[in-house]
Amino acid sequence: MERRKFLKNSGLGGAAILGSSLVAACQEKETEVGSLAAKVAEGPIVIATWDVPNATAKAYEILERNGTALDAVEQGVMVEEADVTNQSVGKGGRPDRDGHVTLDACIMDKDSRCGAVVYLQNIVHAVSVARKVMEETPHVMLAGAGAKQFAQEMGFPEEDLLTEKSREEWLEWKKTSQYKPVINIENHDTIGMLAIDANGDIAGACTTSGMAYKMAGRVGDSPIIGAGLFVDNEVGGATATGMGEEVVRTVGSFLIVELMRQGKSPQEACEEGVRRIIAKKKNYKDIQIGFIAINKAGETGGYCIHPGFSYRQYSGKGHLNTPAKSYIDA
Ligand code: SD4
Repeated sequence: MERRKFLKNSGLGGAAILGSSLVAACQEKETEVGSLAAKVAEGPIVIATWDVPNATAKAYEILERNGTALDAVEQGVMVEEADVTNQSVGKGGRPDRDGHVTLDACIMDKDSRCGAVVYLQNIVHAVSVARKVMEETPHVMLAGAGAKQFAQEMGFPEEDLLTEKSREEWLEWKKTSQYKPVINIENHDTIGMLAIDANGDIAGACTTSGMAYKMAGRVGDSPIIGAGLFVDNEVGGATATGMGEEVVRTVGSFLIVELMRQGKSPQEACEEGVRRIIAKKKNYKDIQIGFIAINKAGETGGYCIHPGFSYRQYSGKGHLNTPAKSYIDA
């Protein structure tokens, strides 16, 4: 509605300024956006990368109680951050090559407010620190020591995030120190979550310990708004998992939301997002990327390079894990 008003009021319809074909194009666009906005989700819905039923159940519990999409995605991904058996997120995450667990996270709401932390150490709930950055500072992103100092100031407890299991695996890895990202093992378990609440508003969150045994200081796509996560409340949201460098290069999540704005379904938009990466990456067979997306109407989609990636979805229709279609056949 607002966008429709904007187009009407902006004077763009003035034939004196624009040629008639351009005016027609503007009107067509207006109808498209209008019809997209008119179709709203039937009820609350949450989707997340990978099969994370505890996280989506937590988020849905909040949505069912008329909670906001923002609270739902934050508290949903916090479940994985606290779960030490998930070795790609929060506590228990695999460390960098020097043995330090460093976390990246971001969050984005219906008003396009967003917050992020990168290279955060010793704080479990990176997503909540990201939310505080969004709500309590004039900034979007805090990094490393500054992010940690801010988290301390906000009262987040400090703890050692390296579990015995992750430490032992790292010591084993150090014997060869070969940095070879492996396709579809828990090495790619970043949780990206998108939700629509009872008001029809959309929010998203993404949190990770990043690629296992990464170089010290390395930051991936997950905390970068537009890359690992993007939400536009008029259109929908998208989030990513997998080899972050490739997602950053193509600004993957932003691209997918923009493709949905132009009329693609979430599924079609995710497929195009993966194809853009493949087009620029000769050895795409060596990497995995997974995207998921949701539009304002509550339609969802997911796509990846290699089989094995799935996404969890919870709505009035049930709580399902859906294997994503892949560019390379099983
Ligand atoms: C990253 N996208 O840091 C993340 C990796 C990932 O589970 O998905 N890890 O590049």
